[in-house]
Amino acid sequence: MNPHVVLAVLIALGLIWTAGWATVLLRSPRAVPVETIQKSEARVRLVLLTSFAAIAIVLFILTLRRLPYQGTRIMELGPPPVTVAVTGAQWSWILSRTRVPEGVPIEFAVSARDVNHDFGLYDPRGRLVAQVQAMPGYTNRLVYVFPAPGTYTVRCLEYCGLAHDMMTTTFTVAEQ
Ligand SMILES: [Cu+2]
Repeated sequence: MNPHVVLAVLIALGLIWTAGWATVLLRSPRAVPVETIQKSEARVRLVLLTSFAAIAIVLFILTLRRLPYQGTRIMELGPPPVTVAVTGAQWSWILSRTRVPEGVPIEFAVSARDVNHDFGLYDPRGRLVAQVQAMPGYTNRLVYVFPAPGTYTVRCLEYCGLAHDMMTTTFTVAEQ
């Protein structure tokens, strides 16, 4: 998300929070019977709970398709025409192919030979763009569309022993 939008949202929330407390402070000198407070408290709690639940449900439904699970990624991006088998091992990555096309969904079928690793995908500028656990005896499927050609790097993101930091490889994303 755009950091300016995040900042604006945080400032708006801060203003609402401050306005709320200012109202509380302005009203506090007045004596109010305890029953009134209890009643309004129950009302506020009910309103807050229902609105939070409603917001959470809407956000959940809206973001469901953007979850990194294979099924939801395929719903969003379409079925992947290219699959790369990836095996993590102490301390290297074995990829079934080292050249993939840009702009189409690529499925990485990721597993491990010995211990848990984590398949971290870095773009040519060194930014982490996707990651998935590499587990022995289990295949995790990561679907990703490479937006630009270049040399991408794989790094292990799960500490897996002495040479963990050297567990890297690269592959090429080719222009279509
Ligand atoms: Cu590792």
